[in-house]
Amino acid sequence: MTPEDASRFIAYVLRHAPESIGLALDAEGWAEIDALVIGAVASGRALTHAQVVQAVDAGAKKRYALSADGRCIRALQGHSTPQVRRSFEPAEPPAVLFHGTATRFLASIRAEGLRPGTRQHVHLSADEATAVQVGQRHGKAHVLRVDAGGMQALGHAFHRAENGVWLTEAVPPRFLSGWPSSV
Ligand code: HQG
Repeated sequence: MTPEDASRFIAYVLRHAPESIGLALDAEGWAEIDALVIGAVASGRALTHAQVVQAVDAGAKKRYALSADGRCIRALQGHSTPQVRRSFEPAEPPAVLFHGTATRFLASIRAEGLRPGTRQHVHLSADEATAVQVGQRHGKAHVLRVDAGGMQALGHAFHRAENGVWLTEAVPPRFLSGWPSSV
């Protein structure tokens, strides 16, 4: 596998489908690297221990962390698998956070607010450039502003994953702004 394929495969397994290779994660998302490699190879993927360790350092996204003893790996955020319920500390967000999405989702988001979908949290960023990149994954990107300060004042909890991604359960429509005139 190329390093990018390996990282994608690891993301899929550690966030969404550990059972697809017979892997068990603990509630904080940790898997033994040896078990991950054995499961991957048994399911026909040529993944090596070195590629897993490489994936932790590769790329700007910092999707994963290694345990202190180097034996385990976890995804830092983005889980949908019910095996994982990471316990994030509450954190004080900046007054404004950003969410990048695709223009075709805007009407629905305006009506319902931001929902986590299959993931456990809505993902937000402190900078607009990151939000543009996240939105482009889905189509023509549009960046919404989230009144994180206002939400927090009303009791909505925020968390900051170790890689800088901001998380919250959902964002009601009244805390969103930056709509194009067409929506
Ligand atoms: C949209 C990547 C209709 C939401 C990124 C998004 C991120 C709604 C899509 C991380 C909606 C879900 C997460 C509503 C939300 N109606 N659409 N009410 N509420 N949506 O991929 O935030 O590369 O689950 O706007 O960098 O795009 O995986 O979430 O467009 O940090 O490491 O529903 O994934 O990181 O899409 O991305 P996703 P996301 P990785």
